Amino acid sequence: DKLNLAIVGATGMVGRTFLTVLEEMNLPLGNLVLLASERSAGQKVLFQGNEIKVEELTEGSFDRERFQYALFSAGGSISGIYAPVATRNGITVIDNSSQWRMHEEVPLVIPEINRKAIGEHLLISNPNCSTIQSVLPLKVIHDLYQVERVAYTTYQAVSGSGQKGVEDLLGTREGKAPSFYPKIISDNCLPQIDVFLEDGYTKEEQKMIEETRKILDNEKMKVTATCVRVPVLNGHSVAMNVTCKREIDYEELARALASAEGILYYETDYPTARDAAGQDQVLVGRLRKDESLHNSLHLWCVADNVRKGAASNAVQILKSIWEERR
Ligand code: 11C
Repeated sequence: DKLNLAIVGATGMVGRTFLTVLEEMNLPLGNLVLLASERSAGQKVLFQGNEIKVEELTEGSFDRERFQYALFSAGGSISGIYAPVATRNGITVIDNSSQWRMHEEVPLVIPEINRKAIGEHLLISNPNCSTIQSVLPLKVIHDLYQVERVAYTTYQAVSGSGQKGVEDLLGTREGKAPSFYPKIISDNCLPQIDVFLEDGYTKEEQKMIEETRKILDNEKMKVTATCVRVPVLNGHSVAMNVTCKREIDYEELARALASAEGILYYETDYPTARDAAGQDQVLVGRLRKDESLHNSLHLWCVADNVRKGAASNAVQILKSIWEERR
């Protein structure tokens, strides 16, 4: 019984990290088909000691005889076109793009929180990276004290933009002009991630707001966000200010965070983006009372945005499905 899998966007940063995580998780892989744009087709990628040739992505790529599962990380428009082709052919798709996340019939999944939402769906969305790491601790708080409002402030690494972001930071560090971001990212902080919307929020901020509500299945939760790009190569940080309906017992909450699946809780000291690199847990610290508001707290969390924020979360979804359906 083998898991036959395709990766769409195999040569991108998340695509390559899918391979690393798949190797680590030891899933019983059979066929592994790597798909990418015409530009990347023909490249050879090493997986478990074997060279695999990257194939060009076309409508004809989705043959259920070759693979029954596909991980997508090739951007929203590619997912918009090809995810429906795959599912029409009976292939289960886990999509890392924002294309399908807010569609009512598509589950938006963080396995530690809502793996049950997967059910028999053929298309499952992976949330935005900063959303995943924020909602994991938020869910623990919500279960105990019912969250009324959360305000996120993010400090997001350039790897969130893929290789283009990394190259821009490295280039501007050497004094070159920006090649991707709208302003110089080196030695700077840009309060803009993705495009601006009419209401003055950015799309990244809107994603955090909408996706938090959907994952926690709570349309009424008050959520707001300011998302900032910082000159960090990898690892997103988020400061969260949370107001609850019920009184917070800090010792109880610390114990709950310390025992929550997917979270590494720092009782003392604090985690940084560098501590999160290369692993799949969300590191949480600096829990403290917000004295300025009733039933309110502050929390800090960091995660490897390319792993738990993207590739690892998607592979964890795949693993859940495989264990349930085979
Ligand atoms: C960033 N969070 O750091 C973005 C990248 O919706 O999947 C991921 C965008 C998304 O730039």
